[in-house]
Amino acid sequence: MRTTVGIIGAGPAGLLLARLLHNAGIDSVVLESRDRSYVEHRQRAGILEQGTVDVLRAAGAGERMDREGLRHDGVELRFAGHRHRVDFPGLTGGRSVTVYAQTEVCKDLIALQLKEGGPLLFGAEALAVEGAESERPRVRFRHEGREEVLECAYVAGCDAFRGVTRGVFPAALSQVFERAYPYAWLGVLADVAPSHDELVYARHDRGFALLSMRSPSVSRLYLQVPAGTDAGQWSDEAVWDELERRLETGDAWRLERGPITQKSVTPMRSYVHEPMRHGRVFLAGDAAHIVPPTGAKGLNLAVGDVVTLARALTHERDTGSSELLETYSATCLRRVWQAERFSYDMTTLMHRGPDDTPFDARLQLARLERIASGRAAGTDLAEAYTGFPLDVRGISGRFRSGRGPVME
Ligand code: RFL
Ligand code: PHB
Repeated sequence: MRTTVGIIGAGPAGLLLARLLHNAGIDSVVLESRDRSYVEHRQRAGILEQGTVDVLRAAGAGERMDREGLRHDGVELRFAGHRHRVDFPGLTGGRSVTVYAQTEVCKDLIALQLKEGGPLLFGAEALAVEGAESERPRVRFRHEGREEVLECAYVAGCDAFRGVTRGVFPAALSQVFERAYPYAWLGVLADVAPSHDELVYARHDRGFALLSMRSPSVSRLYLQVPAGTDAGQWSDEAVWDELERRLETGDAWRLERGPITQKSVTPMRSYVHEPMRHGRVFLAGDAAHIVPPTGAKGLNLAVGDVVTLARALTHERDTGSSELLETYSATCLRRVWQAERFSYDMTTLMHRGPDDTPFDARLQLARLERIASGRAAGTDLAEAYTGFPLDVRGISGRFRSGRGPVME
């Protein structure tokens, strides 16, 4: 099998890259090890930055998002019995975020790819990437019991943290920056209307809690738990009791309970692999970087990467210049490190570490007070949460050559 761009992984990074390349008239093949239903139902992100919304719309993948997505103009921070709303448009000059689940983004992109795009093979597991520095890198993969080879001009590793693409980077080239956290998130999905119309991030002496949503009738909620917790240890009643304690307010606000339909534990980690390119092989999304979910940045970073990559590949095709491919890693990493910084700040602001002292707790409250009372700290949070603007020029039709995504 042969193609121009071999894409490994059909998460948001791989699927959107395939769509952007299709719009630019560049052919690709997507290999995904899992089946379609698994990819479409894996519960993950819920928040799309303004730039991500703009990209999906411009790529022709925003129709259902525009109908069903919920625009949010702020989030609430809860601490020490206080409720503080961060007003996004007011602090950022008009930006906001959209609640539209990653499951739905993937469903929309898969439907478009199967209808209009190049091959998307489910149950196709990449085994190895070879020849990164040659003219024709190859992906060896297994599909329907047979081992096959995909010959490419370029390979995009969109196969997340446990994928195989990073393996092609020589040890002498790779640099890894990481941090593990001593806590995890227990996430539940519940058939009950959200108890607040915006997301609530709560810092509590018992640990962090987050109230989010999937639709006007489905809530998504998270509790900080110790790393290594088994979701089965938590009964539904214990989850609701603990959420109620941590989300408590000094007023009449009440948490509505309902049937819990799903429960899982997510570990928390920060991770960056540098560089994101080796020869003709490129990493994008969680294959190159992980953030703890407190800043809601993972999916949005994946979108930034593939916009940069699609533009660079198009520029090469149109002008013969590999300049943007050569700067791909540096361009992406600037944005990545801003998201790493913000996600780390939000995580350490809201969670209680097992070794935290009363001094640490007081510092957290002082940082929260500053966000609540001073415009500078609130603006910093609002700008980072709504995301730095992405340059969407050229995405709707054929990409014209241009610069990568811009950061202010
Ligand atoms: P994905 O989505 O993991 O997709 C990678 C795909 O690659 C496939 N794969 C392979 N295929 C073929 N051969 C192989 N050898 C392969 N190895 C792997 C996998 O099956 C999979 O389908 O990575 P991608 O595309 O980079 O997308 C990244 C996002 O999924 C991730 O960053 C976000 O979900 C993170 N995240 C959030 N991001 C946000 O922007 N906003 C949020 O609100 C948000 N909330 C979250 C989150 C992640 C969470 N968890 C579960 C980690 C909340 C949670 C709880
Ligand atoms: C979610 O809705 O799943 C969600 C929202 C905000 C986050 C993380 C996850 O920071």
